[in-house]
Amino acid sequence: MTEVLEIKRAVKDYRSEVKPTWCPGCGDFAVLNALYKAFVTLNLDPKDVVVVSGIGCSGRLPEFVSTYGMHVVHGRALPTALGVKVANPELTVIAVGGDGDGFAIGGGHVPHAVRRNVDITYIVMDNEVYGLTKGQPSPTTPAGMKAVQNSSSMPKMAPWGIMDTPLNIMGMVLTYGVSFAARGFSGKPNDLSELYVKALTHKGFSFVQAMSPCVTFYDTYQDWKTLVGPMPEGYDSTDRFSAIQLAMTEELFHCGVFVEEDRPTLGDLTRSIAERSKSPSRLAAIQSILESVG
Ligand SMILES: Cc1ncc(C[n+]2csc(CCOP(=O)(O)OP(=O)(O)O)c2C)c(N)n1
Ligand code: SF4
Repeated sequence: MTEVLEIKRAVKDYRSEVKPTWCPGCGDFAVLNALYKAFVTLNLDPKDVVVVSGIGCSGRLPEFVSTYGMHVVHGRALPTALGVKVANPELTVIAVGGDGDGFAIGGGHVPHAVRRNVDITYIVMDNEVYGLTKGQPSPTTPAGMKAVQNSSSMPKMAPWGIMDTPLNIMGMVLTYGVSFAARGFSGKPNDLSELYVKALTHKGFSFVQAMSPCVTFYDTYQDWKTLVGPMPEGYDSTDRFSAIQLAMTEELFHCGVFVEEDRPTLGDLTRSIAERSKSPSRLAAIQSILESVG
């Protein structure tokens, strides 16, 4: 009998030849490295992985990964990723992007991706700002924040402070009914990587909010280091109401798995309909309808 040897992969097997173009110190480096590490942990074959992004600094991530990848139109990573998964359910499909890409222009896609529970992972690199377009406020920029634009070549975008109330994106996905949601911080890359492993192995739509500071236009790095904390002792990730309460707690960024729920995916449901439609009694019923109409 021929013995099949399992290939053990390392980070170098997932790193592409393209070097990241992010600013030195950008949180996105840790988000990327944590993803390489999660791929190693799961020993994924690069040919079976697709990473899809929209537009933004965060949207560049697929270029730095040696799996299949797509860098699509601003705000359209989710519908593209869903299409890829539906077309080939064998693939591991990951959508990535910024808070602006995902919750401003792309915000209308999130509830429907969650409802359909398609088995993909969505990583939102949340820096509470638009990085690529040089520091405009994003949907997650805190209200009253003034110092968003610090480029000498451009004026401050909101010199009197942001007037809009920020979106609580974790609270949103939890109330939409997401089947898996977690939060991590790029300052704790090993924890982030463990969350990715959980998200990638979850059966259904998984959401990871990766807090990833933009050191150039809105440097929250030091503040967030003191704000992040673990989930409360004895936290129950099957209790969605507690998860929502925790997400609304603004004094601390709790990091860990907020909610985890086992429910059928869109793939499970469509496969079961396909199976049922093949049963002899169904085929006989269809045959008799066809005969009755002539
Ligand atoms: C249809 C369209 N509108 C606007 C833009 C300009 N634009 C490019 S990236 C971006 C926002 C990026 O912010 P975010 O998604 O938070 O990502 P980051 O750069 O911070 O990682 C905007 C408004 C665009 N490329 N296409
Ligand atoms: S502008 Fe901000 S988000 Fe973009 S690469 Fe630089 S630090 Fe990162």
